Amino acid sequence: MLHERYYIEKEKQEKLLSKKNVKSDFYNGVFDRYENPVLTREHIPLTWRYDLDVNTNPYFMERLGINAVMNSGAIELNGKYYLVARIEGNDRKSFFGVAESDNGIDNFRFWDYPILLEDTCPEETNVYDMRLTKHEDGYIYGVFCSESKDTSVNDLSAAVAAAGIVRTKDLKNWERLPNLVTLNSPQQRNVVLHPEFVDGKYAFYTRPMDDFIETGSGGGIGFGLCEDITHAVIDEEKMTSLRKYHTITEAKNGAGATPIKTEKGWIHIAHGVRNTAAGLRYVIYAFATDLKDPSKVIAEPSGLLIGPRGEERVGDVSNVVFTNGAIVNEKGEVFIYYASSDTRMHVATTTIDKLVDYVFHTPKDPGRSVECVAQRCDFIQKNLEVLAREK
Ligand code: BGC
Ligand code: BMA
Repeated sequence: MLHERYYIEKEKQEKLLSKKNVKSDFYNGVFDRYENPVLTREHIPLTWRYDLDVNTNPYFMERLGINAVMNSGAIELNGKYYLVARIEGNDRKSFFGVAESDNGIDNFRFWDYPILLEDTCPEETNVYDMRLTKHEDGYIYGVFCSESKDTSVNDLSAAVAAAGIVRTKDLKNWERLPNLVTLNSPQQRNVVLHPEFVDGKYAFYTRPMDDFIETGSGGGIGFGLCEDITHAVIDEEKMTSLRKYHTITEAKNGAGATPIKTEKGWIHIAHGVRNTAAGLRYVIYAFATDLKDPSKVIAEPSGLLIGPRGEERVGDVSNVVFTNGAIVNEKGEVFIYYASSDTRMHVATTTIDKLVDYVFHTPKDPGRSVECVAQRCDFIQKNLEVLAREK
């Protein structure tokens, strides 16, 4: 016999999981937002949280609680939409779990078990933010942040971030490869594997940084090649999208979703960070790189693509939107999965055509208020002429 509360919680959860998601009334012509998040901690199976045995859990208590579900890698396989979510326990340790949906906007359900990674790094304390890449070599790669305690300094909070690498063909059996080594950057976070070989080599977007939080001399999103993915070493990183003073990327930026190939270039959906009196503010931005040289930026629309709005602003780490996964289906529809405030997952939908139009036809950031006003005045003048012609 199960505790009576089990049936109540199960029914509540089933109602949430089977709830239809609809577009919200948000409009900007670029993408659509939805009424409900696609994953929250309430989506986590009860079997992961409650001991269902009445003898050992007479009060039906949550024994192993879940704090948040966020930053998810995304992939389409055999017509289904999969998120490899970052799940954070009440114990602050993150891990990965696969959630599956038929349409990519609702009814995401976690598989029975989370992903148990091979324990290859004894010093690794935490893992998070996996990017999934369907590589032309036939494997699906997952690149994530592997965080360890920094024992070289006398500071309890000091940590080291590196890029962990796993690969799979079915999201069920995962082979762990050695962590990425970048000879010129002591730490790495937000590393993404490019889906195609470049000059016959594996290509990674990196985020060189001198320290765990501060990028220091790291000028932006890096790019490096390596011969052997089973012992990935990058000796040289060149820069792609740069951090810039008084923009959304001033403090840091990092690759997000695996780049999307279009006729006009690779489209990147990344994050930019600036510092504020209330802490770091994370937003999502987009840019394009050259089809032949994916490290070369060819289009840089001004400002942010997605910024936190309404309830998205509030959570464990407020004022944050973060993406590390997007799916393009065969109809050319794009599903951008983003987390808000390190707490829950959302989806924003658009199309390849709209994304290309956005990236290539949004004006560039002129860099200074006075020039931004001049840019806007030209824009208004043109519009007033359009309106006058319509009269
Ligand atoms: C947290 C991440 C965060 C990083 C840098 C890690 O310990 O788990 O969510 O991005 O620190 O602040
Ligand atoms: C980072 C990321 C994310 C997180 C963000 C805000 O550096 O890697 O894990 O969403 O900070 O806390």
